[in-house]
Amino acid sequence: MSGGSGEFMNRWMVSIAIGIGFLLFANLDFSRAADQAAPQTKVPKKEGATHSVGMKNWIFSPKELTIHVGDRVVFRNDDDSNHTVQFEDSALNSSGIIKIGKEFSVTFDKPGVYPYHCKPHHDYNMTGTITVLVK
Ligand SMILES: [Cu+2]
Repeated sequence: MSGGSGEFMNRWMVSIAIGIGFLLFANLDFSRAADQAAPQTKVPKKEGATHSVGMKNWIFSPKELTIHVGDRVVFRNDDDSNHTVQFEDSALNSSGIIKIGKEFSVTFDKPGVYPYHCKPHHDYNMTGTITVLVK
């Protein structure tokens, strides 16, 4: 074996090593770029908003509320008498009696107009409407 042939082998090995190193580096760099791009391309799972409707002086407040699909409405009894939230649409869960200081919440999964009333105070026009828009 001459020294020249050994030197040739060494050079060959070095260039292979550089080539592999470059490929690894390029690959790493590529995956890093993909990671950085990920948050922009992913659609974050957005939770619905929470809205509140108060009950005071036998009035729902706000009486009319517009929300979006996936939002939640918390009905809160701030009055000195018991109330209920009775939806005209039987597909929705209505409350039982909501005692003084208690809450009742509903999450709206479908768009639509949902009128409701307080069962014991319907004759006193204790009514409201939740309008649910598509997101
Ligand atoms: Cu009532």
